[in-house]
This record gives sequence, structure tokens and C-alpha cells, in this order.
Amino acid sequence: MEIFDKIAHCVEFGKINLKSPYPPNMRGEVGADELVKEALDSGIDAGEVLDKGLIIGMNKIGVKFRANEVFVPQVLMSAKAMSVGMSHLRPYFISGAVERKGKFIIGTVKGDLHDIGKNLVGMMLEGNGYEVIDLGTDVEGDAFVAAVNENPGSLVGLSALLTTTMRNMEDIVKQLKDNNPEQKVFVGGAPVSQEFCDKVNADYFSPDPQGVIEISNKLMAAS
Ligand code: B1M
Repeated sequence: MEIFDKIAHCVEFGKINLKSPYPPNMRGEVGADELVKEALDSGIDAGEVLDKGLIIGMNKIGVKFRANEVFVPQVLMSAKAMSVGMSHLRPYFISGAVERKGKFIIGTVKGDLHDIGKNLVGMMLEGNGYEVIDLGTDVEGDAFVAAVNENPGSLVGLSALLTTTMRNMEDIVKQLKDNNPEQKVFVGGAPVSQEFCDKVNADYFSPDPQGVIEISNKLMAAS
């Protein structure tokens, strides 16, 4: 098996590291932790490890989750394996930072606990020279407002993975705009679209971290 397939397999089946007893049939084998490190140590590009390994595994478990073939505990193990793998990528993504371009406040909206995509966007922004203020998950509008008031001039990004919680974006955008009509707000996450962005009066939508970076760079260059 190629290293990317091995990494994807570990994420799909929730094999975190060598010590992890889960899943039982992989006991005693290395996990996402060791394999990602091995791939990076052998000179493989961090972006490739992410796209061809970690994300492929997460997509596979996502398909099974939708079909009720696996349940929350298994998905949590996959998320843990993915997060451990991502922790090794972080230094590679942030090493590009030369000078801080600005501040970016990011969080997953109220009611929503999904943080892998949000963490990825944050990591990529950090790697592109932004100071990232990560408010975590299940973030209320008040917390976003408090953060922008503490960090004037920051951009704000809201992430949501559930069709139920994406609706909370509308209130949070309103709170942010009531606090400062000039506040620029990005929205993103798997169920979010440009149409939805327009509907909730957010300023920018991007389906991926790269789009957030490109728009942020334009905004910062213009300010
Ligand atoms: Co959840 N879950 N989950 N889950 N989960 C989904 C999202 C789901 C699509 C699975 C499914 O049914 N196929 C489904 C949502 C259905 C819907 O709303 N239409 C779902 C559900 C239903 C649930 C629960 C309700 C299940 C339950 O309890 N019955 C529950 C809700 C909990 C809650 O939040 N209140 C739940 C729980 C969980 C776990 C805790 C087990 C775990 C999360 C662990 C964690 O995040 N720490 C989990 C996971 C892992 C998933 C799936 C499998 C994977 C999500 C993920 O991390 N993807 C997911 C199915 C799937 O997506 N295939 C699913 C990888 C990540 C890199 O992608 O987050 O999309 P993503 O981020 C992308 C882009 O969207 C974008 O950039 C990233 C990189 O490309 N992006 C932005 C993200 N944020 C952005 C912000 C931006 C711009 C771009 O600007 C600011």
C-alpha cells in the first residue's frame, strides 16, 4: 500500500497511533500519527499528505456515516486520527509566514461542534501570514463581537457543517454588522454556498481555505 493510502486507511478506520488499541484488527500497527510523520520526513509535500491521504480518509468515513454504516464514536476516532495527522502538517503550513498581514478571527458557529475544516482554514491563513484568533466551536455571536472589539480591523470567518447550524450564521452576521457596519465577514463549510452567503448578508463565501486567503489578501492589500 502506498503511504497516502495507508494514511487514508488510518483516518477511515480511526487508527490514531501505534499505542492506540482501536480498531482491534489494527492493534500493534502504526497509525496516522507515525505515518504522517514518516511521509513528511521522507520529503513528501504537506499539501499532498493532506489532499491524498488525510482528506481522502475523512471523505470515505463521511460517506459511510451518511449511509448509517458507521456511528458517531467511529467518526470521532477518525476525527482524532485526522487531527493528530494535521498537527504534524501545521509547522509546514505556518512556516511561510514572514510578516503578519492582519488578524483573522475564526470560529464554528453556535450549535456546531465540527472543527476540522475550520482548523484547516485557520492553519492555512496562519501559513499565509495572518494572526489567527480561533474562538473554537459552538461560538455565539457575542463572542465574535467581543473578539472584533478587542482586535479592531480583523476579518471574521464563520464555519458551519450542519444545515441546522448554518442558519445561526444569519444572526451572527447581523450582530457583527450591528456592532460595526464595515465589518467584513466570510462564511464557509460544506453546506454553505454563495447563494446562502448572499441570503445571510455575509460579505464573502469560499468553498475552501485557498479562496479565503485570496480574498483576504486582496482586502488587506486594498486597506
Ligand atoms: Co458530523 N455531520 N455530525 N460529525 N460529520 C457531517 C457534517 C454530515 C454531512 C455527515 C453525513 O450525514 N454525511 C452530517 C450533516 C448533515 C447535514 O447537516 N446536512 C453530520 C451530522 C448529521 C452530525 C451529527 C448531527 C450526528 C449525530 O449526532 N447524529 C453530529 C452533530 C454534532 C454537532 O455539531 N452539534 C455530528 C458529529 C460529528 C462528530 C463529532 C462525530 C465529528 C466531528 C469531529 C470534529 O470536527 N472534531 C463529525 C464528522 C467528522 C463529520 C464528517 C464525517 C466529516 C467532517 C469533516 O471534518 N470533513 C461529515 C461528513 C463529511 O463532510 N463528509 C459530517 C473534513 C473537513 C476538512 O472538511 O469541514 O467541509 P470541511 O471543511 C472544508 C470546507 O468545508 C471548507 O474548508 C475545509 C477544507 O476544504 N471550510 C471553509 C470549512 N469551514 C470554512 C470556513 C470558510 C471557508 C471554507 O470561511 C470562513
